[in-house]
Parts: sequence; C-alpha cells; structure tokens
Amino acid sequence: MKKPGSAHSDNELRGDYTQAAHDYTVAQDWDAYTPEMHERWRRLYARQSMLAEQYAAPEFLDGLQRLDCSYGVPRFEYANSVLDHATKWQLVAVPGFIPDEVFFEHLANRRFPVTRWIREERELDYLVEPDIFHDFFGHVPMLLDPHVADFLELYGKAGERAIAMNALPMLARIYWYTIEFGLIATPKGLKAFGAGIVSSAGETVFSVTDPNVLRLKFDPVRIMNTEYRIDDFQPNYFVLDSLGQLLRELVALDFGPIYETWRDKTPIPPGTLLEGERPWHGKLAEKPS
Ligand code: HBI
Ligand code: FE
Repeated sequence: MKKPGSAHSDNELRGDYTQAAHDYTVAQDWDAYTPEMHERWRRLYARQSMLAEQYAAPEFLDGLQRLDCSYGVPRFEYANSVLDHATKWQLVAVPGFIPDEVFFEHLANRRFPVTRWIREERELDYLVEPDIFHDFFGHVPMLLDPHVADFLELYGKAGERAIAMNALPMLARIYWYTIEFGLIATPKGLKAFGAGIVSSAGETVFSVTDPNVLRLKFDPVRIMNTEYRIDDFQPNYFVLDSLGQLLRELVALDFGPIYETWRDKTPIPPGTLLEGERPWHGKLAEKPS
C-alpha cells in the first residue's frame, strides 16, 4: 500500500498505517489535533456550510446540523452517539485509503471508515485523497438519512460478489455517481448530496448551476457502464428524484446478470450523450439574490 503522507512532515498522523489493527482501524486520538488544525476545520466548515445552505440537499443540511461540528475537528465519539440513535451506524477512524475488501466489510456492518488526519493549509481547495474534512463533513451527515444508511450497507454487502465476479469497477461507479457525486431534484431546484461535491467549493456551485454540463436521470445500469474522472469536475452527473429511489432501485437490482452482460464491454467515456438518450432537464439550483 502506498504511503500518501510520507512527504508531509508537519502532520505525522497522515497516512500512518503502522498503528492500525487488522481491519485498518486506529484510535482517533482527538487530543492530538493542534489549535491550527481546529482552526483550519472551522474555516473549511464555514465556507462549505455556507455554500451548502444554498446548494445542498435538505437531508444533508439536516444531518450536518444534528452533528453540531462547526467548532473544530469533531470527536467521533460524539458523532457515534448521534448516529447510533438515528440509523445505528458507527464511525471508525482509519489512516486513509484502505483495501477494497476491508472497506466493504466495514460498510456491510454499518461502520463508516473516516480518515483521521486533516489536509494542510496549501491543500484547502484541492486534494486527491480523502481527509477528515471530506470523510466527515461530506459523508457523515448523509449517514443520518435512513435511505442512505440502508443503501450503504447494501453496497458493502455487494462488494464481495463484485470482486469475485471481476466486476468491481462496475459496482464502484454506483458509489461514485451517488454517494460521491450524486444530485437530487427538489421542488426548490437541483441540489447536491454527494460527498465529493459538498466538500468542494468549486464543484458545489458548478454541479447544480452550470447550464452546459451533462446531467442524466438516475439509471443504475447506465451508471455501472460510465467511467469517471478523479482529477477534475465531473463531465456528467446523475439526478435522483429522491433518496428513497436510490435504495429502492438498488435493492431491486440483481447485480450478477448485469455484471455478466457488461463486464467485458468497453465502458462509456465520461460526458458522453448516447444516441437516443435525452439529458435531464429540470430546474437548476437557485442562485442567491
Ligand atoms: N478507503 N478510506 C477509504 N475510503 C474510501 O472511500 C475507499 C477506501 N477503500 C476502497 C474504496 N473507497 C473504493 O475503491 C470502493 O468503494 C470500491
Ligand atoms: Fe468519499
């Protein structure tokens, strides 16, 4: 496994796998966060929560408020009491990216791995790997939603079969285009709920207001065949009617035959409108007056 943090001397928590248990969990060690780290969290929180008010799904805003985490790097212990009460999920601290099968095993048991370290000052706007701000601010509010809570457990349980059938990229695209970069149509216009969006200032505004980017209505099989970009704003997004739709459609899907059918075919490049397909065209987000 790569050691993502070895070049960053001012944050020794970063990417340190030496203390990790067999399931890659570590102690959060909240007392180890410095005043600078808490201050950095507050600034990131202030910026992203302000954008979220305008552009994020109501379920995200509701979850964020219940987590009460504006004051500094949050304690997992407190979030776990909120989560336990709401959806029986728990957070576990990890040093960073963990192997696929370990990640799936945690999700299947309603444990969400949250990276313990926070990004550095020069990375406020962009980083490739998940840190605690992405993992906590982006993902944890949605774990308080009962539909997302059940969907993620289902996703975790689907992992083993996808790996065994050599179809992991197909399953991973479902996560990418919903949990990381999902949009939802609401009466007040298009809103974001994906963690990759709501933890990014630029993409929060872009994803729900840009009139030109390709948006398609949520379609699990189309998603499983659509590649994604990890180095720029997404060239296409998929739009849900509700979070209930996400759970309902995925519960109903028999993944095996879909993997068999598409696994060895060339996936669709990101941003492609296929022949016969119509882009989603609903009401975009309202910009502040
Ligand atoms: N590990 N910490 C962490 N966070 C992730 O989002 C993550 C991971 N390991 C594997 C993984 N994601 C994905 O490759 C799977 O969803 C397929
Ligand atoms: Fe993420």
